Amino acid sequence: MAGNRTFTMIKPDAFEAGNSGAILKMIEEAGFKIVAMKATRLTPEMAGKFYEVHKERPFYKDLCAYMSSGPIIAAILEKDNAVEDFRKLIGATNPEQAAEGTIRKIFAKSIEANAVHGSDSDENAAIEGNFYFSQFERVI
Ligand code: IDP
Repeated sequence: MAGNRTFTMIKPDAFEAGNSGAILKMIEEAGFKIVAMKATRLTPEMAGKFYEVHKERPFYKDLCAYMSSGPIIAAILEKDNAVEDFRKLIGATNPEQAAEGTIRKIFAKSIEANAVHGSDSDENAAIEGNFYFSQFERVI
């Protein structure tokens, strides 16, 4: 059975553009409950660790620099079928290929600066949530 939590970040481009509130509104209106949230900033080392699975990809270095270039919002979200439903809400990685009405279609600037992160599996949702939040910083 699919899990009921996923993990998201509002990335530096969307935070800097002042789109965090509008994005959180879309997330809540889609039925997700925010069960942990913080504004923070990654160091390049932390971004490198978070995106370690991509370390062989050509865009890894730029991605780590971009993700540590400004503040972000990290959050754990709750909903039935959370991972899959949230991936649908955010749309494709490349905003040019994202469906109309998705968060990336509306707010992303490029394939790299694509406004939001969404976990791609229940396992990664748990790992990523634990990367940012202790058990005392989340609704249990
Ligand atoms: P996802 O975020 O849609 O799951 P991934 O393939 O896991 O996409 O890539 C992680 C992040 O790396 C993307 O959200 C985007 O910020 C960046 N990225 C992915 N592909 C490219 C690329 O071809 N060029 C530059 N950045 C990319």
